[in-house]
Amino acid sequence: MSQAMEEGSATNSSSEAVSSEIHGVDLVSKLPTREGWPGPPLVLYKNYWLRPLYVATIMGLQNSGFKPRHDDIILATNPKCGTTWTKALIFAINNRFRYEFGSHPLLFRHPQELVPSIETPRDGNISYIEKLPSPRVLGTHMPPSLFPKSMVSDGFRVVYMCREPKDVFVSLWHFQKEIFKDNTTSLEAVFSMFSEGFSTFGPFWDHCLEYWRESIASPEKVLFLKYEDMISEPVKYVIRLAMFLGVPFSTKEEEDGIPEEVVRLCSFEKLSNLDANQTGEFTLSGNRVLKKSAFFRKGKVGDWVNHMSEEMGRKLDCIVEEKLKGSGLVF
Ligand code: PAP
Repeated sequence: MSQAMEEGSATNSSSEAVSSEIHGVDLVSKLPTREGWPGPPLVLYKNYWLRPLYVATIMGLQNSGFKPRHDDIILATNPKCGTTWTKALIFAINNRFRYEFGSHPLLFRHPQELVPSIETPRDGNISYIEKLPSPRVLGTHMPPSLFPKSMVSDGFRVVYMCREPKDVFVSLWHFQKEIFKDNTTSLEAVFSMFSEGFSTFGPFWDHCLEYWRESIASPEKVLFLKYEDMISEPVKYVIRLAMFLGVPFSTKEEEDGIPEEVVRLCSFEKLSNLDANQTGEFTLSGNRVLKKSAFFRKGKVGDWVNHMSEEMGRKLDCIVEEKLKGSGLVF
């Protein structure tokens, strides 16, 4: 669940209040680390490369016994797969009876603020999540294998948004540069790491595969969506999403064009031009800041061709194809 703000999802974050210490032993510092990816070295935790802050938070969740509610919706994504957009869509669908489209909270608040992320503590702790009214929508960049034990099979539903890996890589590349003000690490170097599976919340393909398999085993609990499908037929997928969320559009609503209204409100063109998403900053750990507009870059399918060579594209395609072979998941 993205999420870290460092990878995307926002709000104030601090690792201090969510303890990853057991009997005074700092468990994060015992894990393997690797340098190279922009920012501080990544930590290898149960097959995934994460920022130390997130490992600490995820371990802290484990220790705190964080428990989802049966009616929670978990929005899971690999960073840069469409988290902000899907947060907006789910918020708009779920709250369509509460707000007029003309004075909607999405017009005044960033989607990352309206839908919190599990592993991004607010003011240093996650207890605020416990106080949110049901039904909650919670973002995460965690794959199921990193969920705290208390979270396993608890009746909640998961919406997983996936995206074509070359576009994910390009989006991630821009985002990391923005966060760490890193103009020295070359795109080629980051590409080579991403292709090895060494990226935040990587290996990318393992993350997708975990949710893909869960969606096949339990389609009523895990909805697997692709960014490209949503872009090409947004109304169809918004209707499907509403159905999965348990708040299907009525015939009358469809006749009145409500799904189209939701799509319009959450479109890249609409959201990216709002003052709430254009101006201002999120505060990150270490007193760093991130422009709220960093979550809105281009919002296009196929932008990779403007940044990667055809050869790089073919190379990543081959790697991903090999990694997903036999699963039925294709991009
Ligand atoms: P996160 O996982 O770090 O929270 P996320 O929201 O997934 O971030 O990433 C932002 C991407 O979604 C950007 O893609 P790009 O770099 O290829 O442009 C951003 O432009 C895109 N995005 C944000 N809002 C929308 C939207 N309403 N519709 C389509 N794409 C969007």
